[in-house]
Amino acid sequence: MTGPTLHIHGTIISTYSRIVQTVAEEAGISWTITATPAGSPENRQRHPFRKVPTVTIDGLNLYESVAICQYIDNAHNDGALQPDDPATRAEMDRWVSVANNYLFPVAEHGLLMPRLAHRVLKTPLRSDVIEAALPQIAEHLGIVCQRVEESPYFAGSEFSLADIFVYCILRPVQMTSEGDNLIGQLLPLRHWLNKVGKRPSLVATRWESENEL
Ligand SMILES: N[C@@H](CCC(=O)N[C@@H](CS)C(=O)NCC(=O)O)C(=O)O
Repeated sequence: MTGPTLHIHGTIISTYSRIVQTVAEEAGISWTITATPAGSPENRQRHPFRKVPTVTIDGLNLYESVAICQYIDNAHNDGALQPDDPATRAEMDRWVSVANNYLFPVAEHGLLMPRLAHRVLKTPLRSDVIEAALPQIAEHLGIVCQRVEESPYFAGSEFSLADIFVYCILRPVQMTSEGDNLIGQLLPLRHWLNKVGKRPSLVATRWESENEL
């Protein structure tokens, strides 16, 4: 890889760190990641809303994944992950927003965090929280599945930032038994996840736990 290096600060196993890493891979930019918990004093300096990741690139300190991804793609990838046509761009923006505002919060708080807390912190599994979230997660997956039935990628015929956001959010869902069961009933979505997951940028950013599956 040539050009600048992207320095990422964030949790190592993190959906949004992976999104940023994937865009860097697509752009042919090398990246490093420094483990930085969201609530740490250092992160408070880097991100006033205490989220991860934050990055440094080209002498810029950036936070918020959409801004980071668009910067990398615009500055170092000729905007190849963002359609030029305004209507197609709006379609991409719509799905990035859907991923960030609806898919991620429900999956994160209703399924992934309860499973992670149980596995890592050994706290009792909050099955009640998971059970309560599953109908909405199922509804979200159904909507997303409709889109991949009508179009090869979220913005249309070409792979874009929207596919990276949706894939990196849905892949951890698929790695849970509940999510795998739901996605198993939605074959077009399962095929889309298989297809997109083979892309070199997404293979390069797989979590270790995924490689072990
Ligand atoms: N809007 C933020 C969301 C980032 C986000 O939610 N990151 C998660 C980790 S994947 C996080 O910081 N979680 C810690 C917390 O919410 O306290 C972005 O796009 O970068």
